[in-house]
Amino acid sequence: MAPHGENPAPRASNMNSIAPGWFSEIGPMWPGEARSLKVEKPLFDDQSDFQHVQVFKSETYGKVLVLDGVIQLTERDEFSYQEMISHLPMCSVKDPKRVLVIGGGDGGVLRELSRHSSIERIDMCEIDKMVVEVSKGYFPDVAIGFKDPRVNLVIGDGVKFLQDAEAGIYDVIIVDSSDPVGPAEGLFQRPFYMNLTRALRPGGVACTQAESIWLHLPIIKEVMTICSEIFKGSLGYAWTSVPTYPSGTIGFMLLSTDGPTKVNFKQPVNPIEEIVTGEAAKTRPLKYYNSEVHSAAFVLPQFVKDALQGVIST
Ligand code: SPD
Repeated sequence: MAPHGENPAPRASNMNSIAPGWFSEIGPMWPGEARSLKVEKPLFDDQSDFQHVQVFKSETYGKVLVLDGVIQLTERDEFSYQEMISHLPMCSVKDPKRVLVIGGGDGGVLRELSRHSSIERIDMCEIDKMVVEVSKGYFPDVAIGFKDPRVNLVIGDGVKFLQDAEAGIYDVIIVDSSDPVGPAEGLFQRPFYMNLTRALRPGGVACTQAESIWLHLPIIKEVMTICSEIFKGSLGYAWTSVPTYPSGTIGFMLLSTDGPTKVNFKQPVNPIEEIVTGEAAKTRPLKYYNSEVHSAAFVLPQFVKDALQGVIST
């Protein structure tokens, strides 16, 4: 892992592009706007086999992880996304034992899964080893999830991993991906969703990163329409607030296969308050997620309800 300065070729066109000393998130998925953070210190800058990986210390959000110019997490607000993408599906299933995480190489989802003692094994497939190493080096409070002995980490292509996965073995699958430009593109396409439903047990639940209601409604609708044809159980959309993501919000698609009982995503059947108790609740409390937030996350503004009418089942 090369610290900033050891790589002679400057690739960071997102630094200083709008104002000197500022990082600006300029990208094709949010044309005409760019979130900027004041840079206190560049810490890491390298090109992996898949993407441009950067870490910098910002003035107001702590350390920031950037992939291909797009903010993946900041120390200050990462908990909202990581808690929601993990506990929304985990609390929608009784006694989840076998979990798969696709992507999520920073380890934050693993950190959240480690709160669930019902889990026997967590498989994780992350395409980019550099993301795992950088997270362990610069974000120890996020990468702490890798210390869970139930984790089986595979460095590889998530699309291929799921294609080869045994049918019906997972209770929960979490797809913690970057945006559908670059290495994560295949994680937003029909063949991937077909394998997702195949790998889940009857009544199993998947949760995927599903972009912003303010910026990406057509993409959300397209993907959810595909999924409504593939998943025979329930289909829901939830969202949360993350100040450093484009538009300050990000959503999650919740999917279930047909099972003995219909999954009602809005009503957690495995409430977190019964799971994180005693010392664990005191020493490492949740910062965002609770059962009320869970149910509230599925309440959609009228323009979103109108756009997704007919594809959302719960
Ligand atoms: N637009 C950025 C979306 C990033 C989603 N993935 C974040 C990874 C955090 N574990």
